[in-house]
Amino acid sequence: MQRNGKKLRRVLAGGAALAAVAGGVTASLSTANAATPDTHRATAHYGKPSPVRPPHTAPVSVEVFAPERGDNTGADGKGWFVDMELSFHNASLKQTGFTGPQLTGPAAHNDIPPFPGTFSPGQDDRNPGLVVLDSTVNSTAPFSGPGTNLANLFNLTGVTDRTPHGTELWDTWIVGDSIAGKDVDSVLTVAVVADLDHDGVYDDAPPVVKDANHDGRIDAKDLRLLGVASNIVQVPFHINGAPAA
Ligand SMILES: [Ca+2]
Ligand SMILES: [Ca+2]
Ligand SMILES: [Ca+2]
Repeated sequence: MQRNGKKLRRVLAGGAALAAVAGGVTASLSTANAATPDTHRATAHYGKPSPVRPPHTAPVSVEVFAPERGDNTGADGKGWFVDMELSFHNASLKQTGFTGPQLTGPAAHNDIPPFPGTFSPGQDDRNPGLVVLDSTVNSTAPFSGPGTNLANLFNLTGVTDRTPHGTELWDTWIVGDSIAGKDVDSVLTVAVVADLDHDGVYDDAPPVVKDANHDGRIDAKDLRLLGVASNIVQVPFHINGAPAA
């Protein structure tokens, strides 16, 4: 229940931010409260419900709200979401690597006020410890196949909780093109990279993850060899190729 409540709260936060930028309109909480939390958990393809919130056994906890395991996402290979929460335990905002909120995207949306942030494949300028991989990403420039760190394609990044015990960031991406294919089974992999240079800040995600164990695939095993500060979330899902209309 907490998970679904958080997910709903997450959608409201994103909607409010976009509304504020678009015209200073305040989101109506009365309308929002009328919404019904999504209790659907797809099981058709993979037979298991989405995992619950991970235990705090690592310095950072990653929780992915979307896609859920087995989801059949998007239309024409795009318009699907990657939405997540990063909880840094016993870490200040500075230690998370966070450099500022961003509301960004392609072309005219790239790196402009009021929340500038760059937009391209590679290490995120705002959340520089994050690695996001997708197993079916193409190898056409500027992409480098499944090892491409997709974190700098995220559109909406902000600080959602700061306490003496830690810091929480939320991060959302609406996938604007069929970069990971259409009508294809895919696997999303997400983690926060360890403080590899030991400067006390989680800001060491690479632009491209290498096939460190030389097994011909880029996946969680390679991230473990690279070094991670968090759990590694892997979400198998399907990208829908049918057009929207
Ligand atoms: Ca960025
Ligand atoms: Ca560092
Ligand atoms: Ca590998």
